[in-house]
Amino acid sequence: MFKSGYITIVGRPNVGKSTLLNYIMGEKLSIVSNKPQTTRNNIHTILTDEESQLIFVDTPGIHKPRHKLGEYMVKLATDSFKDVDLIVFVANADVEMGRGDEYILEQLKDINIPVFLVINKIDESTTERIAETLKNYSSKFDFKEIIPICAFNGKNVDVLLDLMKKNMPEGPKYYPDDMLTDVQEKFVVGEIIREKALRLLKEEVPHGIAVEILTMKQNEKLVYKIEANLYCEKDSHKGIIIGKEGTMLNKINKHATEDIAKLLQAKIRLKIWVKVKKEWRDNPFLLNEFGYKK
Ligand SMILES: Nc1nc2c(ncn2[C@@H]2O[C@H](COP(=O)(O)OP(=O)(O)OP(=O)(O)O)[C@@H](O)[C@H]2O)c(=O)[nH]1
Ligand SMILES: [Mg+2]
Repeated sequence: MFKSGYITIVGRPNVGKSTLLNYIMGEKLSIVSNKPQTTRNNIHTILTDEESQLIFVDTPGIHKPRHKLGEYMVKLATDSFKDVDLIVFVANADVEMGRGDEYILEQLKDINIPVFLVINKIDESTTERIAETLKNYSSKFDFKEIIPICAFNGKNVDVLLDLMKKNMPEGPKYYPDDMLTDVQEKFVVGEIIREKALRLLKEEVPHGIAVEILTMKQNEKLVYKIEANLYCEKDSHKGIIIGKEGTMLNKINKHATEDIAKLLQAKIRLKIWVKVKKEWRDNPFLLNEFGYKK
């Protein structure tokens, strides 16, 4: 009997949802940073073996939105609760349960879909803290399974995967064997550039960044020529992103080029232009332009 189904990964920002999915896939398809609100779209990844096909939905962290982009992200995440076969709620072993968690769990109460509790980052916690966190969460919700993991090094992720498969209904193979994601390469390339900006820049600058891929083509020597616009919200941010004599932008470019080369298995020539679009995160037209589409 072949089993298949959709599994949505939800939780507050920064708990390690994308890290977990990348570990499961053995490939970096979703970007990761130490700043909250890294993921902005629902990203589907597909794990197929002889007996099953699991389709994962990586979602933006659920938070109190402060602009239209945030509203869009939270709506995507909460919409993902519907029409899935399993919900995996991820929490940080070392962080107190907060309003954000309670908000998510309240929403899950009305839905008749099994929910797993995954306690992540156990490498940074103690046995007592993990037990405490586990007790606090399970007093608020009747989880079908509770699994402490480390998404970083994969500890217990095999156990989690087995339990996920067990909870899948009988179903068809929705996607071909070799398909890992339904997002386009162009999207992943834009995300890699955004990830490097998120990692290298500080404070509010990186959260106001959007990346638009203008061209992406391979020439006869199999070199990928990629041109991108990197948008930010203020002139002062533009200066910070470019850096003294272009040092910051060069760094972003260098790190992005390395990752894109790995992804596309090719030589990369990347050009990035920095542009200002004031308050794009509250502008419905620009949100749409940058791919944050309802
Ligand atoms: N120590 C430790 N750090 C982890 C673990 N899993 C993830 N992290 C780190 O936690 C940070 C956030 O990880 P992400 O995977 O981007 O978190 P996310 O839940 O997808 O965040 P959003 O997309 O913003 O909602 C990164 O710096 C990761 O390296 C873990 O098991 N242990
Ligand atoms: Mg993420």
